[in-house]
Amino acid sequence: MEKILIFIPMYNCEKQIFRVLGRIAALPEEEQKLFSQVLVVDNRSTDGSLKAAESAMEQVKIPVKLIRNCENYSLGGSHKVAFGYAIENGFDYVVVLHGDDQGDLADLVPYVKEGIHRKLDSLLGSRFSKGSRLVNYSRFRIFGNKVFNLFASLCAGRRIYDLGSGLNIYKTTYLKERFYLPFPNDLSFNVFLLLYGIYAKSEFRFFPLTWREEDQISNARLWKQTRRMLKLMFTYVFRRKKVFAVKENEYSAMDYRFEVMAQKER
Ligand SMILES: Nc1nc2c(ncn2[C@@H]2O[C@H](COP(=O)(O)OP(=O)(O)OP(=O)(O)O)[C@@H](O)[C@H]2O)c(=O)[nH]1
Ligand SMILES: [Mg+2]
Repeated sequence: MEKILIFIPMYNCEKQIFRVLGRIAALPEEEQKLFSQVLVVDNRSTDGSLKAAESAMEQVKIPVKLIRNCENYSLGGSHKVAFGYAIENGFDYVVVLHGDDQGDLADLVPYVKEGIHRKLDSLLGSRFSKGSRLVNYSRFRIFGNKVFNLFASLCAGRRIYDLGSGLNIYKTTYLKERFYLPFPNDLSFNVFLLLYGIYAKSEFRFFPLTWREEDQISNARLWKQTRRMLKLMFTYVFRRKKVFAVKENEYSAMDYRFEVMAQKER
């Protein structure tokens, strides 16, 4: 039987993590059991996230492990921790589900049931596809994102519906060379991952999501994000060979160590 890991990155999600795990627990038991384990990766939250996660994990019907990064590695570094864990522990796939309760694992379940993920290296959630639903997103934000996506599509030569949502699934055999280790650890990690997927001619597609913004704290700053995005696209168009040829740098040299904080068996 295939083994799928659900990786939940968590940083200051004390209000949301209960709901995130609650949504998993609310799935019918046979749907929960499509997945083998939940791995909550706490990125050194400064609020009560760890406690909240620990008390919420009891309700889930599959094993849950709660780990804490030895340092704050940001969101990209947390991906590196989880991808490494999936590779080393014999998982066939790893789902990324953000811990701040903007998405819902239930959106991915039909695709996993159908086995769509098996035909792909990655299946990526999209907030801006036909069938996507956005709750509490301003028109301005939607428009801005669509412009980004269009621009990125033109640069990458392939239609990009979302530069990085918080619900995706990756095949471990695709990740096992750990090509992602030199990518930056910050929020641009996801864009690197996507652009690499295009560069390396990997098989991927998008699926529509419901995505909400309620009590989450958005870290996306428009101008900062625009500048960063333009820089990344410039890099992709003019320097991608060079950038993706880098195998070792300060990011790949880091340890990405973690400690196990709590564990719930079946
Ligand atoms: N910002 C941030 N998020 C982290 C970090 N480590 C883990 N996360 C988690 O990563 C997920 C995404 O973070 P967000 O700040 O919402 O970033 P985003 O979803 O790209 O941006 P928004 O559009 O503002 O929602 C959340 O579940 C965070 O809890 C970190 O160091 N910084
Ligand atoms: Mg978010």
